[in-house]
Amino acid sequence: MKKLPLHVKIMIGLFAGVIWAFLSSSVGWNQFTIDWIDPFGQIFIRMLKYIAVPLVLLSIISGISGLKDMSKLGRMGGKTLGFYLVTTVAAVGIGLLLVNVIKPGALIDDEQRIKNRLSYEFWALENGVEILDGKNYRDNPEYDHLYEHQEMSEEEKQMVAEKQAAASENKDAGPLAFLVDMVPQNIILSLGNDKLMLQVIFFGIFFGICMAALPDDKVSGLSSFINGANEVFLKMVDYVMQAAPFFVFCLLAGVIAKMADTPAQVFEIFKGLASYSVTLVLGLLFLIFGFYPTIIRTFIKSLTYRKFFKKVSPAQFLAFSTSSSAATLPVTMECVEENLGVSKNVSSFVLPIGATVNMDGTSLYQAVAVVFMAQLHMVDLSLVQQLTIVLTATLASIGSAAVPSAGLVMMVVVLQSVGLNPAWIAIIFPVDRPLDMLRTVVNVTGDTVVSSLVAKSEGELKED
Ligand code: DAS
Repeated sequence: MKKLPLHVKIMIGLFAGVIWAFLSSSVGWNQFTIDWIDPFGQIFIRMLKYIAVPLVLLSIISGISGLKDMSKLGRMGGKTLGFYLVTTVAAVGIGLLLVNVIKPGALIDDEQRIKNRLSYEFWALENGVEILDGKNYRDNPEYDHLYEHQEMSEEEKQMVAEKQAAASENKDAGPLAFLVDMVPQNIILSLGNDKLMLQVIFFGIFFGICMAALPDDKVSGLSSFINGANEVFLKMVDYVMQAAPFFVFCLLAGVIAKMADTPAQVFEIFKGLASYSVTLVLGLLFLIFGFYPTIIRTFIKSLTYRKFFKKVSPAQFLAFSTSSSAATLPVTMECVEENLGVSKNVSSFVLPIGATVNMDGTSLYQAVAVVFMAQLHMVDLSLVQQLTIVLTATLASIGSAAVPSAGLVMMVVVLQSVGLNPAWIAIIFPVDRPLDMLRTVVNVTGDTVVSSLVAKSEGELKED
């Protein structure tokens, strides 16, 4: 077992979880699973949640403050960030289009989804979070039996009324309330309260810009502290992920035991996970084989699709096996310089930034996953909420470190930004690692495309 690569061990944990889920629901061990196995899954989620906040802050500050050369390389820096932003927002848009058309979360039977919806409503009530709209499924008498045990005691009704009053306070706020809410009143409070993640991102970007504007001698100590602390949190993610095979098993077994009582219901959930995975893979494959090659062919006539893939495939294979853009970076630079003909001056500027700041695969994934999980719980996200996802998925992908499963850690950010339960990442985590391998290929491919475009526009691309 020791010799096996981590992603193989995670797959073993995944299959063990699937088998346990069917077994446990067949012989009535669900309560045992919830009492004795699920807590380890909760511990894992808590670790990811407490890592997410400082990791976002430190990654963004170190990424933005690292753009110090921007002032010297204004034109090239502006193009680089401009291309990165366009491809990331396009990726999120493609993801939202796919998930709203295919509706993977709505493919499982309504009875299961209503159970999920009720658990969502209780979570929202307990956390004083505004309950988002859903289908008027309560009108359907066929499901009345699901609400019998829903009657609340008087004091529960009182508590709920108070929490909902507090939650709906900002409901009647103006159209730019979301913009005001982004600015923290007290950054320490924001760090402590992971619901205010957007404020942490806003603070991080502003702090990073101010750091980049100051001369080195004033901020060198702070910069090495921030980069060092960032490395520590990345090492935490690495250690936590080393135990991922065990956590995948506990999470999957626990989540399914709480969501499904019979093997048929377990099957429904897996049907949902399968349709989610297919939707995501379709989006990622479209980016790799459709979106990027079209951009390349449009702006670099000399590169055919076949030539492009041949030149970048070493980096894509390494990205697939490592699930880490950072680990792939040296090979990405080699492919771009030696195969695509991009000058060292451009690649050494564009690619290191791209490895952390530009993650098109991750941003598409966050958009697809969040809307899928909302569909699974019969939550209809409005257009404004989906546009909020565009913003936070773009920002979260900037804050995502270039290491395995970083995108999953940032999923906490996107879920909270639209008032959904961050613990839902437990539903998709079991299938996350194989999908992470593919989205890292997209992230790296996107970086090679942008570096070629920047080189072409700077006249620093040797075309054969
Ligand atoms: N594995 C990350 C990367 O290195 C992407 C992700 O986790 O979404 O690009």
